[in-house]
Order: sequence, then C-alpha cells, then structure tokens
Amino acid sequence: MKVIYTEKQRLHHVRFEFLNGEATPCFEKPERADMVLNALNSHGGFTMVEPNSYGDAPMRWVHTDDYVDFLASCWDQWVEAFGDVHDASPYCFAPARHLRNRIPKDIEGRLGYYSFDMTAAITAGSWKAIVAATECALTGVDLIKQGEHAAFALCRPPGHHAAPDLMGGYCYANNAAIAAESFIRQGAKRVAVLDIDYHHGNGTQSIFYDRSDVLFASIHGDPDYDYPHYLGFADEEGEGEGLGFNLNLPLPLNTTDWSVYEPALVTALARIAEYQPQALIISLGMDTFADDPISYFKLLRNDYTKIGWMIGLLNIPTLFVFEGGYAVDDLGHNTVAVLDGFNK
Ligand code: SP5
Ligand code: ZN
Repeated sequence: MKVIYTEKQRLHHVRFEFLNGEATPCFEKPERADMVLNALNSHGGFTMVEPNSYGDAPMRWVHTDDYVDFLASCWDQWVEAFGDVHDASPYCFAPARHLRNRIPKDIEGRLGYYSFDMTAAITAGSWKAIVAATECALTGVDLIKQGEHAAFALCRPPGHHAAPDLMGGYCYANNAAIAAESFIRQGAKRVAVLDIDYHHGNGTQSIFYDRSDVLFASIHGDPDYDYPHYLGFADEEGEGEGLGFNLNLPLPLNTTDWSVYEPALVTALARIAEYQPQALIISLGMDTFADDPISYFKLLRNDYTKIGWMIGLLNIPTLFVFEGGYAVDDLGHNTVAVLDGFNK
C-alpha cells in the first residue's frame, strides 16, 4: 500500500493546549507521525510517496474563501500584533450563543470568529503544514483514481473537526472532506466517509449535512459526555437532500470494548454497503485505544486488525486519512494493524 507523507507537516507544532483547566504540552505533535512512519517501516510492505502540489484551491471546495484567507494570513497578523513568542490562540468566540457573527479586523477578534475552541492554535509553519496535509489526502485520491485499491494519507494536522469556516480540536482544513469532494469532482456519484476517530467528526458532518452524494457515518464517544460536546448525537440524520445520509453511532465512555464496538461497526459497514459508494474514505483516528491519554474507549491492538479486515471485506476503493490518536508508544503499531487487517 502507498503511504503519502511529507516532512513539511512537521512545520505545524503547537506548544500548549488547555486540558482540564491547565495549559499542557499539545498532544497533537509531530512525533505522532514519526511513530507511524517507524511502524510502517519496520512492518514492511508500504511504499512512501511525496504528495503532489495542489495549492489551496481544493481547500476552498469545502471551506469558505474568507476562512482560508484567514488561515493563510493569521500568523503574520498575529506577529504584527504580539511578536512571535507565543502561538496564535483565541480567547473569545463569536459563534458563542447570543453573539453576532460579524468579522472584526483585529487578529484576536478574527481568531475567535473562526474558532470553536482553544485547541487549534496557529504557529509560524502551520499554514504550510495545513496545505501539505490536504495535498497528502488529494494525492491519495489521485492514486486511487489511477488504479490503486487503497492508500494511506498520513496527514498532520488532522482535519475532521474543521467545519466550513471553523477550526478546533487540532483541526484546520478538513482533509477527509476535501478528499471526498475530489472524488465527486472526478466523477464519483456516491462517496462514503466512515469516521472511526474516538471523537465525532463534527466538521465533516457539517460540510456534507445537506448532501446525499456523500454519506457520513461516525462511531465515537457519546457527546453528552465528551468532546466535541455539541454535535454527534444519534438524532442528527442529515437535512434536506441529505436526510438519511448522516449516521451517528455514539457509544458509552469507559465500557466500550470490542464487544460494544463491533456491533456499531457492523451497523456502519452495513449502511455503507447498502449505499454502494464508488469510493470509501476512512477518517482513521486511533484514539479509541485503551491507553489513549485523552479518550475513554478500551480497544486493543488485535481489535484494530479486525477493524481493518472488516472494512476490507466491503471491497471498495479505500483512502485512509489519518486523524487523532495520542498514545504515542502504541500509535504506530495500532495504525499498521488497521492497514494490515485491511490487506488480509
Ligand atoms: C483530532 C482529534 O482527535 N481531536 C480531539 C481533540 C479533543 N480535545 C478535547 C479533549 C478533552 C476532553 N475532555 C474529556 C472529558 C471527558 N468527560
Ligand atoms: Zn479524536
């Protein structure tokens, strides 16, 4: 299987995030990709590929122009205001209830306008890394268009929390959504996105909520008790044309092991099989692992082989797009287990 990755993604490195009321080193860090690369190399059978250049035009397929312009210009405007000592991070939020959605000129006003939380800071190299991550996903699509049955886009920063004009949850550009849209623009009539990150893919859901040409299915921790808190409930089924093409399968924290996870996966895969997509995108978050430091499912290494194998049984051209996963010691081997299971 081909793996698309570029070192440019290392340029995004946030120093701190807020967790439980405390500033703590950011869990989403460049070493995450290193662990996956090491595991891929030691396993063998994977070919590393550099991404093609696509620029920021594809980002504008699913994100608003003003948001993309903001991402591109944020760091320079931040440095002008405050210097380059600290990462650019919001402290106030326009989308908060009862506030007006007016885009102000000040950088702190702009940061808050385009954020839904305080865990997506922007650093000197973020923009280049954000573009590079989308290019990894887009290259994966084109490899599949050229005849590969599957590919793995090792994207950083991740993307599934990013909505049309909002960043949050370590995500800026929605790599999986951009890949889905690329398949559609190259002639696919139906594309499915299966999101198996521990956290609900609120951004991907929002992007495709009113569309029937992209089915979104997500298995995640119950948003009544975990991030992203305000979206990801089972009664969100899509709207308009998209009604019936959004499937949320929230599962309980702490008690979700394979015996609970497997039936949800069977349900999601059955819906995807019924939909008969021409391409399948897996938002591959590995934070469902028992030892993940910020999540509460109990999946184990063997379970990832089974997940990959069950996805492979669908026999649909499949692009894996890397999302979350923070148990750095096991992250690489767990990721390889999914891909290895898929290949069996
Ligand atoms: C890409 C990705 O995996 N982003 C996830 C970001 C999650 N950040 C918030 C985690 C902290 C939530 N606290 C959980 C408390 C459970 N009651
Ligand atoms: Zn996650």
